[in-house]
Amino acid sequence: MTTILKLGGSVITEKDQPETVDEENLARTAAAIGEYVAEGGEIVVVHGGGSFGHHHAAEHGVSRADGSHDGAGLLAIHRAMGRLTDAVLDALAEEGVDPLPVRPLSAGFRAGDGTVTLAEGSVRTMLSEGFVPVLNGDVIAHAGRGGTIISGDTIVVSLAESLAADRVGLCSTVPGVLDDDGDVIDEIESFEAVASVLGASESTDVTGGMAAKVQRLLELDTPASIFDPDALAAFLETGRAGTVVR
Ligand code: IP8
Repeated sequence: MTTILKLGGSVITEKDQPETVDEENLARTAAAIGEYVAEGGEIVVVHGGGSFGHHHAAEHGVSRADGSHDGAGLLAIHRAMGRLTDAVLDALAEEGVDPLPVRPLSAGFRAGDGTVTLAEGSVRTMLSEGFVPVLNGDVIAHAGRGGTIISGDTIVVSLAESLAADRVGLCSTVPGVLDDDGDVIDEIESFEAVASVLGASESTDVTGGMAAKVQRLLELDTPASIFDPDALAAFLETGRAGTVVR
């Protein structure tokens, strides 16, 4: 059984302080992953950019849509993400896990039509050899646009499909998708049903935030959970927590 887990950038970093790890959140999420792996769980970890990736990306004018041919700028973003990946690898190793990085810039590309290809074979082989692959939101070579940003969410969706994952989890700063009263919505089966609480319509050009997450997760065959760090152990144990998007 393969689980794909995204650790949101705002969970594992201090979002408002450049390049600062939220040590407490990183340690407790790593501990939950360590426990899961110790019990024989097979997991791929993906992490977002938080205060490492996003300000460098903004500084160099690179986004998911806006490409750049400025190699130095792309490298600065990639290196910053590498520093966060190192912190994630260290935290997992501390918990007795054998993590290995798979860096999307070197192991993937985006075709001109936006389709993403990632080195699924590397991830699969690492898993079967008992390692925990760790991928990061990154810059990625994009045909016709130089380099663009690939978000952790895009990586999760791409790998969930190519690996036919059994479980998908997004560990976020919120306990799930919240309704107008602030309560967690248990299940989402269509975007229209939640568009109003997400502040978006189906035709909105979603480039970020919860609306984008939900839209992408609805495209998956595998049910995906959105939850906060308090619910990570429950997600790993039962395969669901917070809001389940199916
Ligand atoms: O935080 C963005 O990943 P995300 C990665 O998952 C970079 O959207 C490089 C900004």
